[in-house]
Amino acid sequence: MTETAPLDLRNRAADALRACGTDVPFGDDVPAMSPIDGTVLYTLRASSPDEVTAAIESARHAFSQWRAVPAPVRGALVRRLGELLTEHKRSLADLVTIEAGKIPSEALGEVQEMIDVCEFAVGISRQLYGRTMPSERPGHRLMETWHPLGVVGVISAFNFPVAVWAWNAAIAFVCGDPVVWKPSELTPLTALACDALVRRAAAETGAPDGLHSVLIGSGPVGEQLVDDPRVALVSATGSVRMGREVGPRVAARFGRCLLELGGNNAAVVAPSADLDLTVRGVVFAAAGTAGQRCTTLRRLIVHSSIVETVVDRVADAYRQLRVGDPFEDGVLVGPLIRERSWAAMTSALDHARAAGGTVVCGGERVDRDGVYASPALVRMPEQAAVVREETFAPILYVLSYDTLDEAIALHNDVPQGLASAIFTLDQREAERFLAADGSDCGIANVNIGTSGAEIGGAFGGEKDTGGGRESGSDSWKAYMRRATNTVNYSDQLPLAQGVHFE
Ligand code: UN1
Repeated sequence: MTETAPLDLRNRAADALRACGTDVPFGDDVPAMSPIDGTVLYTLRASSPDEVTAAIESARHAFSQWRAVPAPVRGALVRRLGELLTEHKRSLADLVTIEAGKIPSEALGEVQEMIDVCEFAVGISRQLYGRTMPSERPGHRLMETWHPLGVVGVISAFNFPVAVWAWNAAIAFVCGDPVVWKPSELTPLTALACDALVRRAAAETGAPDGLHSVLIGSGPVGEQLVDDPRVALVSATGSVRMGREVGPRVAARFGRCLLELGGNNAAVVAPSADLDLTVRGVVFAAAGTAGQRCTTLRRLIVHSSIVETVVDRVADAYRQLRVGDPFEDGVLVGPLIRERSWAAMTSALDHARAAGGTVVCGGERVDRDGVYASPALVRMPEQAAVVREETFAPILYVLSYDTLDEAIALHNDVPQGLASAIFTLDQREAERFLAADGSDCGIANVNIGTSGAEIGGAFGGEKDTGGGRESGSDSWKAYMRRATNTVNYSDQLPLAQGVHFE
């Protein structure tokens, strides 16, 4: 395959949008740009404040109908959406590559993640279980029922422009909630394509109008969504800085918040680790998606007896990584999303050097249109301030340790708590890492990297990562409200706790 020219990109995007039946709101506000070469594909119109209000009002209206539709019937919408996503997988993946710069395999994987979560949500639509508890009173039943919550506002980031939306939307729909989505202003086209498919699925399955809408724009549009009391749950993915703004604002109006913020993910490599497997796991987790996943591996904590070997082997693998146009065969590392990312990367590397670090390989700008950088591998004498920060670029810092306690202490000594891993063949070490006094992250893995989670588990993390859980397991509970019901089927009225009132 040859390198993509600007015109090819625009045609390819146009084909994909057309295939998905997308109605693009052309205008002058938001440039839809491809990081592949930095060209602006289209310029879109931002949603006006009135349009934001109208979208939320339509969602409110849809809620009054949708909440009364039985959950397994709601599942039919999501089943159809999953089919449409499957049918348009290639077009959606093209848009992900064009707008987010992911290599096609990862872009297809992202669309697959949407399909998977639709399948999961359809199953969940028949499993919105409440508990029954034994009542302390004779002739009484105590139980809980889960009801739809209300309008869900989804704010998503450029790096997973559609999968993270689907985690929220598919589950919200089966839970009886409409969705108003503000995608990253860096990836509006991909969002509009998904919206077109949801609308089609809704029309075909008789779901109400207004169940889903997309808002185009940046900060102010998001703020309006965050502050609107009609939005029952705000599910936001992005930086810690964004989360610090969103969290208190939603809390101030007693809304519900689900935050999925930054990570500073580490892997411990123990002396018994299978190094062939470890190196493969590390390279995918650290350099994949050009280091722009929230689960990207950013710190490698290696036992001092093997640190030289591990660094040599990872550096060898890094030197073979092809960086370039993601549509080109053999390329594994695509572009950074924007110039600002390169500035952050060089600044972090400067700070690392100033703190005594050595750049073993990478960290160089590739001379071509767009922002391309070779993934950097950096030896650090200690966990300096720069290592404790998340830099959204491909930098892997290597630290060494002597005892597992020391490794775990280093591992946990960062503000973020998303994903973590240990590479070891020693069961005691593996179990210790997963135990209460081991990794403090929401995701803790053994013998696989930190990124690439399946949708079946709950996804999210602790500390500055925000505490939210999305996607699998019982994450659906965040999208519903719980009612506790006590039913008296006797002809007596005993009071709880033995209280007498007569
Ligand atoms: C993100 O980067 O915001 O585990 C989500 C992973 C993906 C999701 C990442 N399934 O890497």
